[in-house]
Parts: sequence; C-alpha cells; structure tokens
Amino acid sequence: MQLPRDFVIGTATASYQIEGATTEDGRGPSIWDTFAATPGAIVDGSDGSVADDHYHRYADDVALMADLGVDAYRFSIAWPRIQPDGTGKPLQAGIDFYRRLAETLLERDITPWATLYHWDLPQALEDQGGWLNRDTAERFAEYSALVQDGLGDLVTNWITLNEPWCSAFLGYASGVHAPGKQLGSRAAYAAHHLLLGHGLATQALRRDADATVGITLNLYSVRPAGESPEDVDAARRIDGLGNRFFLEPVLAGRYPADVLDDLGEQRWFAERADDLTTIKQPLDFFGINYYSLHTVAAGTPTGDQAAAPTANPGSDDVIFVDTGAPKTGMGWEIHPDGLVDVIRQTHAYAPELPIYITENGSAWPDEIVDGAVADPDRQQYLEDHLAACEQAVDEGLPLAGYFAWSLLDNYEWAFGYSRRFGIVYVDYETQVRTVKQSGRWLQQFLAGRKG
Ligand code: PNW
Repeated sequence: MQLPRDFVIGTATASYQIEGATTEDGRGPSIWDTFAATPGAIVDGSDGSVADDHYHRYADDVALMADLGVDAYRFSIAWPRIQPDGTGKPLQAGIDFYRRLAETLLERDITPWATLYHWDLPQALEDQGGWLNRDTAERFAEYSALVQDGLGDLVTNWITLNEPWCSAFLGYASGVHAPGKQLGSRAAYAAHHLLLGHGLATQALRRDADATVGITLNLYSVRPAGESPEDVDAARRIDGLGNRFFLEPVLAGRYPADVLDDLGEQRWFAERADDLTTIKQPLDFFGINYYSLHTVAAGTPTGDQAAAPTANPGSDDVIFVDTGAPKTGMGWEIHPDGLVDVIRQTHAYAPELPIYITENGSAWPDEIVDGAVADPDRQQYLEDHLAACEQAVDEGLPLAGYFAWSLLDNYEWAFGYSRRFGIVYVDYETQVRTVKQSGRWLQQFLAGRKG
C-alpha cells in the first residue's frame, strides 16, 4: 500500500473518555458527569471519573504513541477544566495540563490536533438551556479564544466541534447521550446553535494567523434498500439530516430545504437565516469521522430501533436494514467503500479543501491472554479502511490524513466500558496498557513508510 509520505497518520481520543480526574484541579461538572449518574443511562452504570487515568498518565501515553511512531495525535480539551462554570476567567491548572500534554507531544515530534468540543459541556451552561440556548454559541467562542490564548504557541491545528449531529440529535432527540433530552424536531435548534458556535469560534481563532481551523462531522454513506420511491426517499431523508444538514450550512451557507420540510421547522430557521454567513467560514481542512454505511427502507421500526425516540426526527418511519455484511462489536456493518463515498460527497461542496479522516475504528470483545491481545478483526478493519484512503488519494481526492479511533480502550459513552475501540488494551483495574496486535501492525506500517 502506498500513501503519500506526507499523508498524516495519527490516533485520536476525547477528554471525557480517557482523562478521569473529573473533580481535580478545579474542573467543574460536565453534562456527561450528570448523565452518567442518571440510573439506566449507561449500560454498565459506569462513568468517566477514572476512565484511563490519562490526566495523570499522559506522559506515558505520549511515550506509547512515540513508540508506535504516529505523526499526529487528536485529543480534546475539556471545557469544564478551563471554565468550570462555562464562563469567566480561565483556570490556569486546566490550561497547564494541556500545555504539558502538547509540550510532551512536540518533544516526541507528534503534532497536536486539539478538538475544542467533544461533548463535555459545562453543566452550568446546560442549566441555562445548553445548546438550545443561543448564548451557548457565544460562550463557546469565548472559551475557544481562551484556549488559544493559553495554548496557541504550542497548538495550531484546531477542530471546533466533534460530530454536532451526535450532540444535537443523540443529546436532544433520542436522548441516549447527554443531556438526555427527547425533544423531537426541536433538537434541530441545538444543531443550529452548535453550528453558530462553530462559526463564531472559527472567527475568534483567526486572531492567530497561524491557526489551522476545521470542524469534524460524522458522515455515513446512505443507500436505499430497494428501488421503490419510498426507500429512495428514506435514503434522502437520512442523508439529509445526518450529512447534508451539517455539510451545507458549513460549506455552502444554506440549510437543505427538504430537511427543514421533513423537520417541520421552516419558520424557525427562516428567522435565523442571517446566521448562515457566520456559520459558513473559510476553513483550512475538513474532518470526517467514518464508521459505517446505512442501508435504509421505508417502514415501521421494531425491536432495538424502536426502543428510544428517533434520533432522526421527521423520519420515524425509516428502518435501518441489515444487509448481512460483517459487523463490528458495536453491531455496525463494515463497509470500507463507504469511506470513499463520504469523502466524495464532502469534496463536491468544497473542491479546494483538504480532508482528514479524524476518526475511524472498530470495537471488538478483546481479551488479554498471556499478556497479549489478538485482534485480527480490528487489524483487518484498519487495513481495509487505510486501503480505502489510498483509493481516495488515487482518485485525486484531497485526503491528507487519517486518525485511528482510538489510541486506548476508553469510556464508550452510553456503552460505558463494555466496548473496546483501542489499538492499545487498557486493564481498568491496574491501568496497565498493552499494545494490541492491531497496534503492532500499525507500528510496523508506520515504520515501513519511514523506510
Ligand atoms: C464517535 N451513532 O461517536 C465519537 O466521536 C467517539 O467519541 C466515539 O467513541 C466513537 O465515535 C465510537 O462510537 C459516535 O450512534 C457515537 O451514530 C454514536 C454514533 C456515532 C458516533
């Protein structure tokens, strides 16, 4: 396999999923601390209060990455470590933690990529309406500027938001993520305020001419199960809300009219049309998290798909079809070719914009046996998706890098510690890290390109 030598290969994590130390050094509570404490919200009843104890072990974790030979590391900043209440002066201890992390990365020649919002909203802001409150967008831009003031000499690659679809629709429609609200199509207002926050934060980050700014969306390739107009329309709607509802405002300065119709929210959005000039900011790169492909049909969901209110309001009558393709331990079908689809789709809106896969990976029921973890399925997933990246590059698409999710096994949100995505195994009793077979494979792959 031949990816260009300057193609960036890294690993990714997020603050709440790995740091632990949720009450140390003045960190305030986030919506995930609150949500994880809600009975029934998390499958194993766990929370992120310890997680991978990365807050104390970051230096070892960076050494591990140096040993793997990665070019870059994508991590996120915990907003409540910087502003415990979501407003006001920054907490120096919080800034200092991320300074130590960034300095340690740079010493090891690993480029830091910082995500400003990977879901841990200060609880104090949720108490004032969270992302349903327009003010949260302004607070986010202020916070972003404070982080840049504190870290800008060390970090220049900024991702404003991670997966605003998840924040808005898992957080405020299906309620399976924090803050656990079930508001139907009103969740779209949260999406709008997230996107406005992205625009305002991007403007703020431009004070530093060296800043390289982008956003990360979770995109799915969406295909109709059959040729009937109903199935084709189901695919239009799921692609509409999941992909186009975020791609179009960010890259083209408009909301897709068909999605506003599906949502029944034309009026609310028309009143806020002026915000689109703020949302559509020139960007330096575009981040895509790619995990799977959706095959959809018109019909009434049953079983698991009917367990929570829909995360796709306006599309209660869509079934996610099992095509029989192999699945990961999340039950997500494996379709490496869908990765090229979402790159093409993004590229069509912004032909000049470099694209990075900012997350891709798979969970499996890993076990440690005699100090080793055999995970051939994860290795295969990694190989096949890197091959899809190569195909995208060969096609002339401006794909510039790939971040494996995740460096470490970690807190998988509503699934707690029951799903392992790491290329490195974590023993949650001892915090001992063991590089899995897939991690060793990546290490050899990276060493091979260095020649
Ligand atoms: C992403 N869905 O989450 C996140 O960015 C990571 O923090 C997470 O660990 C990773 O993917 C694996 O799940 C998602 O239900 C969570 O569609 C749920 C969905 C999508 C992405």
